[in-house]
Amino acid sequence: MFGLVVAFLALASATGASAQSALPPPEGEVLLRVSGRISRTNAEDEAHFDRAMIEALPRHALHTTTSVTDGVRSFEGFLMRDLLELVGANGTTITATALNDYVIDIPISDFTKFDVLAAYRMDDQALTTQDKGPLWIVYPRDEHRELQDIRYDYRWVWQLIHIEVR
Ligand SMILES: Nc1nc2c(c(=O)[nH]1)N[C@H]1C(S)=C(S)[C@@H](COP(=O)(O)O)O[C@H]1N2
Ligand SMILES: [Mo]
Repeated sequence: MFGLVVAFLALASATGASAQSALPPPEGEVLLRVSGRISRTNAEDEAHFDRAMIEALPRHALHTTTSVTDGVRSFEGFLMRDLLELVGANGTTITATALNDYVIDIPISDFTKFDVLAAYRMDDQALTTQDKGPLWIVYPRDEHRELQDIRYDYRWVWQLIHIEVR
């Protein structure tokens, strides 16, 4: 019985379901800050992520064309909904901000309806800040006709560095 409870708790924390516990603090350079309506934090009232923490999130891959590159590209990263679950997000919208001060609001429902990625690798190469990195929001646009639309193109934020949950 005790063993079962321990196994369940271990599983819950591995999937980010134990929303009460604190996030470990980042040890390396902070690549992504999440602020706003979140219940799990590690830097004042924000959640900060270094590369190791980002790469420890469940990995997801997708293949898609984009509006800014030629042909089908392979992307690897984490699902936006997994990040929001991990930080205990409680809102309806995120405001995403990029290194170049690009800012856009994205409805959180996009991330439950679609497997939207925050990608850190494209074609097996790490994305750098010279090349849309460290994180690029990537929609599975080839799989869903409705995503092949300028309204969604705006939401493909590259050089993503900050998410505010509203
Ligand atoms: N960081 C960042 N991401 C961005 C943008 C930007 O200027 N900066 N432009 C957005 C817009 S308006 C579109 S249509 C798509 C494609 O941008 P592009 O057509 O300017 O290459 O990326 C989106 N992501
Ligand atoms: Mo655009």
